[in-house]
Amino acid sequence: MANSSGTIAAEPAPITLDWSKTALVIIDMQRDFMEPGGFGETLGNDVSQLARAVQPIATVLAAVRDAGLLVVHTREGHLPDLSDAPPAKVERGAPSLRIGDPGPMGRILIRGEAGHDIIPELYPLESEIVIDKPGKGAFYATEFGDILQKYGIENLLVCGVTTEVCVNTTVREANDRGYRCVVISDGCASYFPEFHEMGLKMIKAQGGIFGWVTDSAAVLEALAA
Ligand code: C5J
Repeated sequence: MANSSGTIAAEPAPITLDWSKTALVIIDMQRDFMEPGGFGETLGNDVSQLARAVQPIATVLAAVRDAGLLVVHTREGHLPDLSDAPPAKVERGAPSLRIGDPGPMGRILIRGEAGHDIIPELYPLESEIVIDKPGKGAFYATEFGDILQKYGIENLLVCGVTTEVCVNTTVREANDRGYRCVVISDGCASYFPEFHEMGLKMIKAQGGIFGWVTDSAAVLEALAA
């Protein structure tokens, strides 16, 4: 790790992070959300809206790997017997396919199926941590909190999909646990551009009530400084 800390241009204010206590957290960049035929599309969403986050995340991921920061990927999904899938989640709405139904990329949102996997552009290295989560937040019913503690992490650079659902839920959970969350705006995306905008605004409003918002260029600049 070249420099021990760096200052990221962010809103509502710049933030200085000790890189040795900072992890990159990439939320749910899975085929089930990103590609036609997956969970996101079964809900009626235009999955092409999420593609814009891939390149910014890939750039930050490469820089963070070079800098030696901890990298954590998350995946939303359920056990094949659906024992961790609440009926309220499985039964709601009128999707074209429900969680667990067979689809073109295997069973929808089920661990081990092709659709549940992370997209090739952002595929985790063997050395990186992958958290499987049944809910929207990365802390609920996972080992995420224990892992962050084990590595002495205090700051999270957060990106992924979708901005207002799993990114926001995880940031809120992390904020309550005392983590400084810096959300990478162009590394997040939503099926609804207006929810993306508002999701970011909610994080940085009121003096950064849930955290900070930056972009990929600012993270690269801080890492290189
Ligand atoms: C959703 C997620 N949108 N990863 N999950 O259901 O944001």
